[in-house]
Amino acid sequence: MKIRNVEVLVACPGRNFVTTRITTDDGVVGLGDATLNGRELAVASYVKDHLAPLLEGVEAENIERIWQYLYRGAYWRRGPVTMAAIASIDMALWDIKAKSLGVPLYQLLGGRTRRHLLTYTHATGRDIPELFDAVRRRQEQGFKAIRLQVGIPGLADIYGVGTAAGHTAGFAKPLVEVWDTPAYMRFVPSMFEAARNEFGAEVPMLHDVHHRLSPIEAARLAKDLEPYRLFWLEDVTPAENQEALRLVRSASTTPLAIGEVFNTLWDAQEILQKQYIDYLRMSVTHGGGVTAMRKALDFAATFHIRSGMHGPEDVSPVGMAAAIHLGVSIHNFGIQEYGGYRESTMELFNPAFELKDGYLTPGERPGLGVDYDDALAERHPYSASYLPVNELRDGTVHDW
Ligand code: GCO
Ligand code: MG
Repeated sequence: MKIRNVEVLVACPGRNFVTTRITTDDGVVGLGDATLNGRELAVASYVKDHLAPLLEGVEAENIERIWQYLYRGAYWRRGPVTMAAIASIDMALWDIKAKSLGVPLYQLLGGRTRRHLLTYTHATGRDIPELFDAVRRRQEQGFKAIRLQVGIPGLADIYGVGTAAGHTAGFAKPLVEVWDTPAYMRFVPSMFEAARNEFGAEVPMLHDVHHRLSPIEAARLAKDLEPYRLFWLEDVTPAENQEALRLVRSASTTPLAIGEVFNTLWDAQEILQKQYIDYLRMSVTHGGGVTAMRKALDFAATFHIRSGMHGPEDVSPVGMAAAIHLGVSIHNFGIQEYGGYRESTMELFNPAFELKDGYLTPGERPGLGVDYDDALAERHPYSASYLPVNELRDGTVHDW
């Protein structure tokens, strides 16, 4: 079974998605997610201009070999553009292999280790009452675990709350948000105290700091939040400097999750080996595909670290399907983020996975269980859109 052609499909059904489609000489079609929010066309070009010409005529079965060929063969390794491109090829090849054998992908990954996946979704509010209404709505929808993000008095728009929340389409220039670390650090513990009083001790609650704190600030926040027993505290610092996490880790027992911007195991090697985190946030889409993520999560397992794969709306349903197949097959699954998709996105990809009572299942369709509706995609052309940037009150650029 040889690769006949590799296509790159870019569409914006409410937000931009980049999808790689591989067709084999006997007509089997596989899909892979190559979406890199705000830098979509760079990955599209990488796949179209640099990978597709190398893959035509190659044996589609040899997934590991193709992964190594694309990773080592480029000489230039790692990085989000390269790894999202390789991930999309890898996903599409796993999709093809499973389809050609007539089984859902998880069967090729060792079968199921659990019935379904615990998921968390987002609740946000400009203030505490609005946030709590959002939490109640999420609970009514069946979600068991919920990430709480609240507006900070005096700050109009921050991550997860305000104008750019959801980071969808229509931001042709990055929106500038204003950030104030002391104000944030004063307010968030009081929000969690109120949330525990309102919703009780049992609800798994999560929070995303979105890389905004220095190590010593992160250590203080993790310590201040300890009484509220979070399921996890996410991305407390920008994690390029992995050793910085030692300070946070030694200051508190609040579980930590990191890694949505990591692209290879090497980005996380130190925090895994030193057991500085509890959940690895890398996604299949940005972590080099099913092949690489399986290895990263197996490595994490030896250090008692579980999966918490990134699953916002900008990981397409193709990437989400890959995460769900992987999640049901690995032993060290932790939780799956599920940002949710608008209707037009679900129509475009028609995923087999199902969300019920806050749990995800992959469905039984062969392969990843996703389709691509070309006619629908044509009605939603690419539209440039950027994530916001952050500035301190004096105009200094800060991490977003
Ligand atoms: C999350 C993430 C996202 C990112 C987004 C960037 O925890 O879900 O932080 O909301 O900001 O994926 O493209
Ligand atoms: Mg995050």
